[in-house]
Amino acid sequence: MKLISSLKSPYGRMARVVRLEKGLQNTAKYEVIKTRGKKNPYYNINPSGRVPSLILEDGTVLEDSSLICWYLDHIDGLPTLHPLDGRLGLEQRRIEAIARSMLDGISLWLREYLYRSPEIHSKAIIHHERERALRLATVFEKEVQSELLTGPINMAQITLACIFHGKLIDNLPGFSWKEERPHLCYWVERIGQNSSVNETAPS
Ligand SMILES: N[C@@H](CCC(=O)N[C@@H](CS)C(=O)NCC(=O)O)C(=O)O
Repeated sequence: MKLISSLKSPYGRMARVVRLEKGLQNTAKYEVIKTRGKKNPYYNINPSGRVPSLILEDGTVLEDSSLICWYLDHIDGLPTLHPLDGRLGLEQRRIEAIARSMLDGISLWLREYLYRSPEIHSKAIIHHERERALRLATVFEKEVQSELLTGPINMAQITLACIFHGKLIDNLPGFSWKEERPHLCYWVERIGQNSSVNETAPS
């Protein structure tokens, strides 16, 4: 099996964290590629061009971090990172969905700087995504105190870690999430002590 991602993709990082958490380093080799561009050879593997993707032994290609994380966690028949059914499962899915919503917004915001020159930046998109991200950072200031986010590592924690831990959001103008959010700051520091999170942090 082969897990493909770019070096800095937060979605790819989620799959990489799960790979390490599940001890799949030898079963699922990790390959770094560059995305985008004309005639990128990666399009022959995954026509959507998105990372992460996971190539299975029979050649099947899985794309999308949620599907890949689900697959990697269930390979041994003993999933530890995904929620159980019932109320507690709903709670984990709820938190994970908010974190994913935040990550999707931040990705859009980052793309304004990564792929569009300053003269065509959309002030409306930047403003909208900054406000969304700040509102959700405030939500997480409260949520990180919950048992679900302080107990054994799970997909909700991994999703949140791939937003806040590392340098992904460091240079987003006006995203002062550390201000007045001491619980979130502490949580990020603590989750970073986990080797799977630490080792996958973008340099
Ligand atoms: N919903 C997808 C999003 C993946 C995604 O947007 N990946 C970005 C990198 S962060 C990508 O592949 N971009 C390349 C492109 O858009 O061509 C997932 O969860 O895996």
